[in-house]
Amino acid sequence: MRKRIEVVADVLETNEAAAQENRRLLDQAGVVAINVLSAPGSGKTALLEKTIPALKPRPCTVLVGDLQTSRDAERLAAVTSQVVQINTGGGCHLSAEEVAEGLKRLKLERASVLFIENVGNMVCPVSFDLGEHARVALLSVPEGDDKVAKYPSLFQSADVILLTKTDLLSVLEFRVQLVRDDLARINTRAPLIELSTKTGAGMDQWLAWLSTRIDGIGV
Ligand SMILES: Nc1nc2c(ncn2[C@@H]2O[C@H](COP(=O)(O)OP(=O)(O)OP(=O)(O)O)[C@@H](O)[C@H]2O)c(=O)[nH]1
Ligand SMILES: [Mg+2]
Repeated sequence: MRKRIEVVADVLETNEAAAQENRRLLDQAGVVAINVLSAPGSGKTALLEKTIPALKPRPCTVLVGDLQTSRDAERLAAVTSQVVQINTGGGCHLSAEEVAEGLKRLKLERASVLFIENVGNMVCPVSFDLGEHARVALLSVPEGDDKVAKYPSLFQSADVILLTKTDLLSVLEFRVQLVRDDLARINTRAPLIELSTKTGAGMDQWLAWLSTRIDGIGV
């Protein structure tokens, strides 16, 4: 048991060193990095597909983690020329070392924002700092209103929480107030923004939050 704990500590230490170096490179290039985390299918790629065009003229780059396909990168190539797919080969999260490799393939001097779409998973990615400046956690309406209480670490570590697919609130039983109450117990720092990429509701609020993080002004 002790051996296993030491190994886990080593992995996290190595990751942290790589994360610090990533952050240094990003700071030097003046790029703000946003780590996007959620369960599979919560709408991370759909969010980026709508967000990147809305942030124009700010040039955006994307690193997208996936177990084995390049489908998300193909979708995102429609909205940015700078997108790099990182296949984790079955790994359930991105590591800072993988992000460092991805950064080498991007022209950071031509970017002002880097979105990192993490592997869809509510647990594993949380412990791995990638060198980002902010974390976004998504929870989609179809996942159920109990998930903040069941997976607190994801929401605890987030700087902003997006309740996505709110267009489905009218057809699914989902108590937004329960989510708010659960969040109040674990994270009072991060705002909760309700949004739908399908209807566009809430996108203004999200873009305003993002713009403040990127350049300190509204969209
Ligand atoms: N109704 C509705 N569907 C949405 C919305 N956002 C995303 N979707 C749908 O949800 C599904 C999953 O969306 P993705 O953007 O691929 O989700 P993801 O989080 O990137 O998924 P992984 O990369 O596999 O973890 C797709 O069929 C989207 O069209 C929304 O606001 N409303
Ligand atoms: Mg995706």
